[in-house]
Amino acid sequence: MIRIFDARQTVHAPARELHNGSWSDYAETPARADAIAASLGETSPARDFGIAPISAVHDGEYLGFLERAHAEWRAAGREGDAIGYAWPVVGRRPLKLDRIDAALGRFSFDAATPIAQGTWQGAYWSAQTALTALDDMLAQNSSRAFALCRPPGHHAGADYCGGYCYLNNAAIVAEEATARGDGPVAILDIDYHHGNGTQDIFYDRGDIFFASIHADPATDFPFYWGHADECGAGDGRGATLNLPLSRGCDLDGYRPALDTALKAIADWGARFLVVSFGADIHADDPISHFALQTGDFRALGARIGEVGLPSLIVMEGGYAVDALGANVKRFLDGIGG
Ligand code: OKP
Ligand code: ZN
Repeated sequence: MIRIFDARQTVHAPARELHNGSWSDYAETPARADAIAASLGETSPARDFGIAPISAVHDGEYLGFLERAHAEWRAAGREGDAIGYAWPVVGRRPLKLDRIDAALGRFSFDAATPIAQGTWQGAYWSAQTALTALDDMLAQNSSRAFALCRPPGHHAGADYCGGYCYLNNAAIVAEEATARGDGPVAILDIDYHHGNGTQDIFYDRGDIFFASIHADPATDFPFYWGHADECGAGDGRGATLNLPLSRGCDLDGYRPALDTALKAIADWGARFLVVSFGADIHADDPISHFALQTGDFRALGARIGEVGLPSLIVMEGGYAVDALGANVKRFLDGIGG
């Protein structure tokens, strides 16, 4: 299997996040990527496909903000990582304000996604990692590739960051595969958390299908997206499928949802699959509440592999660092190719 990992991603390393009312160490660490890379054996570095495939998904003003936010934060006399504290209430008029604190509110949806010195570089190479995996897959006519992306991407929308995510790697490769004529593309998001950014990006489009299995947003982050009645709008009506599950879900509880998602993807006529893969569905995950075991990851991978679509696996979350390497490896062994 094609396996892409780029060490330039690890320059993104925020120090801390606001967690349940106090500061805690940032959970989305460079050590996560190192643990996965160590379990994979040989990997290839990313190549630079430039900004165009990123701009095809993300808003230009947002990208400018992301690139400059940390420098502006420092220029405003602040220390450490840039983090917002004021957000425009939904429905407020879209003001374009210069002050860094106002921009942080405008271009993010939570207080857990700081912009550190290396954030732009890390997020840029994370997106290039996914694009390289896609390019190799298509060039080699290969049926599987794994993009070891970090930071993750599925919470990032066209013009916002949040949930440890800045650039939406899965959306970027889905759009690029579509542009190259390799669609129709379906995205299957099996991270513990709903992929709100990916959903938002494609919500009113009928040419890319989005299915997500995740913890019920009534109990879990990101709360405001991922409810079962969200199914797309306009041309995209019916091209979004949300399958929320209750906390405590194990393999037996998970399988029927996976069957439902894969059947919907096949019925829709997908020719290419992007898997937003989060290992935070594992029982030991420190910020999540499902109960899948390491051995279950092989079964999940195998079930997805059965649909027989060319599949690009993009890394999303997973914070039980000690279990991460084995969980990812089992999943990739299961999906095969
Ligand atoms: C990213 B991915 C507040 C912390 C906020 C953010 C979770 C982001 C998960 N207690 N948590 O989907 O794995
Ligand atoms: Zn997650």
